[in-house]
Amino acid sequence: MTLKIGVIGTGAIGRDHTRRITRTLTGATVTALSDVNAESARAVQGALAPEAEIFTTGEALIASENVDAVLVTSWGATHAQYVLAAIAAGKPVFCEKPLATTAEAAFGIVEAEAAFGRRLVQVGFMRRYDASYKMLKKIVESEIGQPLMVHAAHRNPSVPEQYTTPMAIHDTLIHEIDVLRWLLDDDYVSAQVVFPRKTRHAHSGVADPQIVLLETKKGVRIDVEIFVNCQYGYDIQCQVVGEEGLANLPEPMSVSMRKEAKRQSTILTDWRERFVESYDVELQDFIEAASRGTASGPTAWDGYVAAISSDACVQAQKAPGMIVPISLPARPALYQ
Ligand code: NAI
Ligand code: ISE
Repeated sequence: MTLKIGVIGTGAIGRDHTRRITRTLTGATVTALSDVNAESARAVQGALAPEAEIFTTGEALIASENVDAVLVTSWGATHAQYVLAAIAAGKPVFCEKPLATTAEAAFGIVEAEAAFGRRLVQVGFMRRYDASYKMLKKIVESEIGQPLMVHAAHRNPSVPEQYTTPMAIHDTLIHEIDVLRWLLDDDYVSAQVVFPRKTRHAHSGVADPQIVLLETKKGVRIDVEIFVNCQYGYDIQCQVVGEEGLANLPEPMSVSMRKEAKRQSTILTDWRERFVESYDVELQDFIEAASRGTASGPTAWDGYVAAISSDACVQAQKAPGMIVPISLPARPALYQ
């Protein structure tokens, strides 16, 4: 059976995911598209999914009999309404990060899915599917003793004018918030943010760089540098220091070259290239689980924990140096 997928939000990643489903992955097709910008939906239909029907609202797309499963790739603030509608329709839904822009809205999704009684939601935390993070996790769990500290960095070459200081958390750090919890099999208890000297390349609406300090239940201390105007490339770093050694996230594959008295290798500049294979693997996983009427991978609970942790970090941004506690309610049985 071919899974019929409806895509809500046909911008950068919606278009890219549509391409993967129609050109790269197996077991699914895109039968429906919707975007508040109808022109964008038509452009994706023309280029990648000529058979797909265009719906004027995401809700109508979800209700369509020609849609078995839903991809939510619209702007973050609109995710929760569509995920809730998909759960109400009993249809598996892949939601790009963030699951919701407030912890309260994310918890509403957790409650709705728990009441439904079966997993339907997968959150787009693709780093859990990344081969280099999987290799790092294996080493962290078997070779370096108990983890004590993590030093991480998330650097983008530049960001658009509309990128703001809180987006460094909700849009960017959220990947580390999720992947480091998964890597350490731990949860956060507090967050703190400090601001180094601001780069002259950042526009007035964003404090850049930032350093986020997280502490986990097991006492691991984490520092994450977020530097979204670093100019030189898209660079994701992660080093775990354990009792008996340390482990680094592998660098993306690149030919090392010797030329003109220099040793050189290329640094990527675009997140799409850095995680291209992880996006393929995560969506193939979604297709397989959704074809069985369920979901796998990062859960709505993971999306909720990311939201509550993000909120604490944004609060910490407002009072630099202040330690903001993070506490979680009991985990519903569906996510044990
Ligand atoms: P974008 O701005 O390129 O595309 C978003 C699209 O959603 C636009 O075409 C817009 O018209 C449409 N849209 C907005 N509100 C809508 C609504 N209520 N109903 C239907 N369509 C609506 O943004 P981009 O970069 O594609 O990001 C989309 C989402 O994907 C964001 O939540 C972002 O955080 C996430 N994302 C995840 C990445 C990852 O690495 N996992 C990478 C990039 C984005
Ligand atoms: C973007 O929205 C993403 O999700 C990318 O994966 C991330 O690295 C980038 O910083 C975000 O802006």
